[in-house]
Amino acid sequence: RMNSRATAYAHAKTGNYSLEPPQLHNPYRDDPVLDRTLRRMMPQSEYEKTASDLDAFGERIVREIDYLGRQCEINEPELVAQDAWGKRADKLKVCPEWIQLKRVLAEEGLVAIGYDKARDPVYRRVHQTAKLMMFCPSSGMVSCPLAMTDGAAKTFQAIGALTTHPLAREAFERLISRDPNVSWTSGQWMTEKRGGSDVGGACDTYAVHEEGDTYRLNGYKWFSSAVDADVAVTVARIVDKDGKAIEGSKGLSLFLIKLRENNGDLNGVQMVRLKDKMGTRQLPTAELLLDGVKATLISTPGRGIASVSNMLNVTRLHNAAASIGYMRRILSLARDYSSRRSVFGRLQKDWPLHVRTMADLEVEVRACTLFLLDVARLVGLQESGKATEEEALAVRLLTPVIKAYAGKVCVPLISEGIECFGGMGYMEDTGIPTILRDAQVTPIWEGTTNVLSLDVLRVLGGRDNVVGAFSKTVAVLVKDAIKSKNTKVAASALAVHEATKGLGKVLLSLADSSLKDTVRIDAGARHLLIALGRVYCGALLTNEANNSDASNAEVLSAFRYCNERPLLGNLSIDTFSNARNDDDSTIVYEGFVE
Ligand code: UCC
Ligand code: FAD
Repeated sequence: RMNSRATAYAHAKTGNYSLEPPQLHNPYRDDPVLDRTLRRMMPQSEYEKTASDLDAFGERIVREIDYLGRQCEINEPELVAQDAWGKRADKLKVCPEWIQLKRVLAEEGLVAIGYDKARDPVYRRVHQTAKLMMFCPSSGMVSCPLAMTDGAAKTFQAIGALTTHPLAREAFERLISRDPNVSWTSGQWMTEKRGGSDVGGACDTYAVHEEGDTYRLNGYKWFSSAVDADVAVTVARIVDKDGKAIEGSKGLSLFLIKLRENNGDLNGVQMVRLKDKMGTRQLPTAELLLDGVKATLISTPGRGIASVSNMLNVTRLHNAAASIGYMRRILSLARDYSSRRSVFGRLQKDWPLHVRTMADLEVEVRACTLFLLDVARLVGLQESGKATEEEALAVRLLTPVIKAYAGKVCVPLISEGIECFGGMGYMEDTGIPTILRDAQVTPIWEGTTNVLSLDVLRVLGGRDNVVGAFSKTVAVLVKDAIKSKNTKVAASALAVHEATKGLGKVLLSLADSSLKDTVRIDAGARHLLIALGRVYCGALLTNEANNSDASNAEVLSAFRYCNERPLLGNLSIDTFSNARNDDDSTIVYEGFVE
């Protein structure tokens, strides 16, 4: 006779034990910093509006949206480029859940909130950004068209296209609409085969004038995401009557394209193939042939890059919200799992080594969340027309910093988060690996880390005293904390203060003309960007920790972030030295044969 333990396997193939999966909690209530930060940041009435919307949205994510997003991962888009008989079909198939999520995008006002005339511009952007962060990991990558839609709307507004171009006006109203039957989404086609970083060097799309502001575009776009959009914004070179065009970025102008004619036919766009991507597989990203596409010139000729930068700055904020949303999601699931998963006879949460692992991640995610909400506040301030000169400079500087910083920290952090689930974190049918694969795109698209580091140099090298503005903003954030009786808070403020001074010194040395032949500033641009990000995060954490109602976790997080690793990393004038650059080459290319 078999004993009772053995009988458990006698009639069932899998035994009588099954693992408990992690539970998705309401991402608003479950986030340890989100609600508190919004409450401190906003006037009461704005806070109440925001909190009740985010709470309800969090419920909807758990109840409905997360499932829809998962279906988009399972049922990938497909392209039928040609029919069996060789005729162009250009038929994109997306799953019904993708379409449903685009309706959710409109209904939930994920773009509209940012343009709500009834709201204070400062807080509507904060509200919207918090919502983006919650949405992204459940959005089935609808977050991508969402970002581009917001970016296009902002661009039309910023370059004054609403009054001069009826199509831009119509598109704007639809892009920001809450009515899913009216709303449109936008694409953003900048990257060509020659490259996506150096848009001016790579663009091989030409615009032939037809009449008024209408042109015909011919070219090949190499990465075009969310190709089921209604409109797209793109760059092209205007060809003069002799067939010549200006090279480089000065020859680029910005165009608006309506993808389909009123009868549903594509407007000269051929979908050549869908990209076979490592992640974001829910998202249809296509190579497109533009064959006489009818397009509206919406920028001043030659101002294509400067004009589209409005779009990039918006999508970069969305990108940061995505990086942080993914980090928060993996941690939220890991935290839940730690109270369910038993290892060596104890729950994970009772093993200090496991909790230590999660604490390190938690401190970073808190830092990033504060950074994101603060940049959103600054963007809102700028849109309200109430930003001081310093605040306007801070937005321009901190937008590439937050995009690059959050993108850079999120991939290893999510990888560690996946390890919290052991082998289960590696199993596709848990839905967990998707988070890592999708997050890996955030440091790449919308400007790679290095390209954004160079953008930071562009800002620092401009006429304005950006360094002064940054230092002053940081000083204001920590000025009270430095006098705190709480030694941890005071030590954090001091670390931020010292790091800001150190940063100033390095930048001053770089400006010293006698050193100009011994350094290359671009070589150390990434170190500089990360240092700026860390100092700013340290200042925000410290400022929060100095609130009279600050929790112990807030104080500890600020202390650890500011004091356990140097805020400036190993940044020094040596970071930029030619001698080090030569050494880099010696190390990297040892043994390399071309
Ligand atoms: O990757 C893409 C993905 C789409 C999906 C989006 C989803 C996001 C969130 C999803 C969440 C899940 S779309 C493609 C993205 N492509 C890029 O990001 C391009 C990366 N490359 C750069 O950013 C480069 O820095 C360039 C292309 C901007 C460099 O161009 P130039 O021509 O060499 O730059 P210049 O000559 O320095 O700048 C031209 C003008 C200058 O103004 P003026 O002429 O007045 O002096 C610059 O100051 O543009 C201005 N400018 C800017 N202004 C350049 N960048 C900016 C900026 N960021 N903000 C304001
Ligand atoms: P490269 O420019 O070749 O960069 C390669 C490496 O070189 C990077 O590490 C970069 O940091 C480094 N590098 C480049 N220049 C310098 C420098 N001067 N100094 C130091 N290092 C440097 N584009 C669109 O326009 N629309 C879209 O909808 C779109 N969707 C996308 C979707 C996905 C999933 C992906 C992966 C990309 C998409 N892109 C899109 C393209 C994307 O924007 C580009 O891939 C990105 O901007 C990088 O350009 P690249 O691929 O040419 O890389």
